[in-house]
Amino acid sequence: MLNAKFCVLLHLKRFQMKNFKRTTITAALPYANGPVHIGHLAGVYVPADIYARYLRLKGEEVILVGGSDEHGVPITLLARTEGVSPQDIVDRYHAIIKKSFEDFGISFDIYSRTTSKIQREIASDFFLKLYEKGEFIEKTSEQYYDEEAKQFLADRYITGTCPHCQSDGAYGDQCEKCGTSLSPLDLVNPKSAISGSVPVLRETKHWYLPLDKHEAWLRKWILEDHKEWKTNVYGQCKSWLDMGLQPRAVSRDLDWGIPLPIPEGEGKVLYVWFDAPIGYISNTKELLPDTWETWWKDPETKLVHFIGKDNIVFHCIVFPAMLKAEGSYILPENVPANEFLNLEGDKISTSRNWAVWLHEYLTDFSDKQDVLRYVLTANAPETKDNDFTWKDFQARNNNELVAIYGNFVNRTLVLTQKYFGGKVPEISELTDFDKETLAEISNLKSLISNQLDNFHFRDAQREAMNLARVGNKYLADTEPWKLAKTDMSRVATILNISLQLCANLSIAFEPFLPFSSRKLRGMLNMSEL
Ligand code: B3M
Ligand code: ZN
Repeated sequence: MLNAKFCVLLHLKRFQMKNFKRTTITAALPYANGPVHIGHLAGVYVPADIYARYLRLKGEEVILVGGSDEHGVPITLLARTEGVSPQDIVDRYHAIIKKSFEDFGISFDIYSRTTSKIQREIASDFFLKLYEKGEFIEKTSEQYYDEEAKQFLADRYITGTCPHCQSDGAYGDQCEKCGTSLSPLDLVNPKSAISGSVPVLRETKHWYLPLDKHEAWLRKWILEDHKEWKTNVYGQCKSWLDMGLQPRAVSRDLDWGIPLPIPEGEGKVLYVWFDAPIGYISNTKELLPDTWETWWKDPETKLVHFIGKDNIVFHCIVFPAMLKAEGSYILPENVPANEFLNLEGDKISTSRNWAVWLHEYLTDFSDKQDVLRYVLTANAPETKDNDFTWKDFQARNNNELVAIYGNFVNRTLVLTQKYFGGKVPEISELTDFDKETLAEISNLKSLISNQLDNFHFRDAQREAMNLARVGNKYLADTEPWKLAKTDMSRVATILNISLQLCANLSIAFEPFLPFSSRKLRGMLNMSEL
């Protein structure tokens, strides 16, 4: 058993070569067109928070940067349906999302938004710099135009029949029935989602980031220099690279977004996927106006992006190409993207209202944030899509959190109260079993660290729970309640070790179950970590 663990340890060690001074952690900016649900939490925000809390525990310099993604077509569509302005929509959902993250203990150092003034400045400057350096190509193409509404139609504003599955209501960028990616010109019988009229083709000019020109260094950087990336991430990058990269438009004909900062760009805005990742940078500048560049430009800073699998290409290929083209930024060191979480065997869907919304969970289970965090990490979709079920939620709460963790802590505290009036008793002499137990605790501690260093959060949490298992076994084998009549000094040693284990539990679980850890530290009269 021990040997197997050490092999894992050695294997993990091999990947940690470079030493960094500080870490910039980003968590994907959720679109502010709806509340966040358990899929968001499991895939992105709990892992990002675990990692940030872990590094802070180690005393490292770290920031966790987040915010709402407030531009993009879906927001304008929703505003139109509700007859309100896009700003009304993002104001509403930004507030709800921000509160959900606070409620679940996601320890953002800043949670801002892409409609901020500073974002407008930084994203415009970023575009201008690339424009002036000649990093874009300009292309004129034909796009659908709604003559009634007098505007160009974004892909999402055009609906029609899917050429693959023949279902109606496919969008200009994707058919949600069969999942095929589409371009508006693929749609049969296209219709404008704004006026319902049949759109016509018109010429329009846009600016493109020529990803094909970046392909060679991207191939080397990802496929050779970052073989340690998660296989799902590496594999997706490889298949994009193998298909050959194409220029990507960074502007759109839309009136919601950051205006193109060039005269020819009148009436156009930055494409939301150009704008949003720059939000990480501007939110850092909002947090640290004087030192933000250290967090984005110093090669001794490690940049890590937490995202869901649908965002891989943007964070591993498009954003790095933008950063490289700009010239003064570091590139991400890792992008530990997760797969998706399903709910009771079915895909989570906002439009079908098939989700557990975070703000609703708390009305049913107030103060039970850690139970959800625990279950989501235990089932984290780290390597493949995974399923959340209420049955599993109940089982993990009862059989693990209560029966293992809670039971051990409770027995230790009750016995300490009973025999020593709640004071920590002194150790007299250690038996071999005591020593083995202490060694096991320290083994588990380094195992947990190594798992966390390598983004294996499920395994790390499992090992943390194993600490409590060690504690239960220790109490069951030593039976201090039987010794109390005959050998109080032995009872003192046993409870001292058990209390040490409780203190270690509060530390080991701090990244995963911050609310319980804080409570436990309170019960142990421990100071802040
Ligand atoms: N808002 C997509 C998403 O929420 C997008 C992420 C932006 S991260 C810069 O899945
Ligand atoms: Zn289809």
